[in-house]
Amino acid sequence: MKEKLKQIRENFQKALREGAEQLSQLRVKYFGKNGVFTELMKNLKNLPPEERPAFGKEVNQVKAELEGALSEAEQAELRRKREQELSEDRLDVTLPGVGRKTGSLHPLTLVKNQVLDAFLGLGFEIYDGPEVEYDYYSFEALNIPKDHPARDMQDTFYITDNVLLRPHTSPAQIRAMQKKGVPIRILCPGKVFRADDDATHSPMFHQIEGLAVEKDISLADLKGVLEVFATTVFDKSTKVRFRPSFFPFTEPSVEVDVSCSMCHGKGCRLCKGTGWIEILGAGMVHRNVLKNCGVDPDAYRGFAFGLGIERVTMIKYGIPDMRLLFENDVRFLKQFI
Ligand code: FA5
Repeated sequence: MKEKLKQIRENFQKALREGAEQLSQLRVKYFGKNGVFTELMKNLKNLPPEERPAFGKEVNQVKAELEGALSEAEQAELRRKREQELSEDRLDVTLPGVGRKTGSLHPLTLVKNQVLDAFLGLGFEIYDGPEVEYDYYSFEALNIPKDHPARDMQDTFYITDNVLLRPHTSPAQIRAMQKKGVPIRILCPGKVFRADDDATHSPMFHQIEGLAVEKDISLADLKGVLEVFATTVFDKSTKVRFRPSFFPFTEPSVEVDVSCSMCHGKGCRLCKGTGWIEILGAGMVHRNVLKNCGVDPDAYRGFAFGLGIERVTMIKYGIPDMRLLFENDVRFLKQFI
């Protein structure tokens, strides 16, 4: 038995020295459940009883010694592997980095937020209306009867005779007055649709409608409110002027111009030499519209206005073609970050 233990030690040390077997295999072979040392201990019973304790002790000593040597070899192997990995896997800090692309708000969203901010500061609140709308709210309640030629101004897409895609945000005026009553100050932003398509007209575009109905309100208040809007969205020196116009739902009606932000009124290509740019339609809410909403036109008066966000954006940034706003070409959009 002693001879056998000696042999085991020598074989193990030789295998470790020469690296003939993998360390993990050596561990299983010598120290595993059915390994060399387990076998040896099982054979202890073949020794005379008086020799067993001393030999058992010796076996354990040799086992501890060899296991220690194996652990050391395993640690050394681990260190060697890690060093090899580190030397092969060098980080080249001189390589150019991969830039992260950041998103940004679309120019139409930027301008919409600026316009809303200008009016929210004046006590207006936001009111949402549906994009798929009834003929009644889009036209009839706005004093535009069926077959009236004024319907051509806002020709849209019909789903049935009575249901259509709203051609302007004005139907929200009616819904808001009928639901909330007066006095009222609201802004209705949203998508609208028209049978239009060219460089300055799109079949889908965005409007913001404003409405204020109070006991003492006049065209002069409308002008003051629109001046706040114009000087917030364009530059501080922007002037506002009214020209007589016609909308069936306002009386009197006006087209609103702002002084040209490019030439400051001198006349240039943007304002076609006039010094002024048409920006929106507005007026005092027609008596019939107030009546249709259950409001007494002798007790209350109101003003309303409606602007196209695409048009304001084009003027503000000098964009020549509305379609650029919908093509989503990143080279165009990143100019507004
Ligand atoms: C109206 O839509 C009225 N509802 C505005 C209004 C409200 C007047 C309240 C009085 C009182 P108009 O059709 O002019 O008005 O359209 C308003 C703005 O929408 C225009 O100034 C223009 O900037 C924009 N717009 C009109 N059609 C298009 C289109 N096809 N594409 C892009 N913008 C358009």
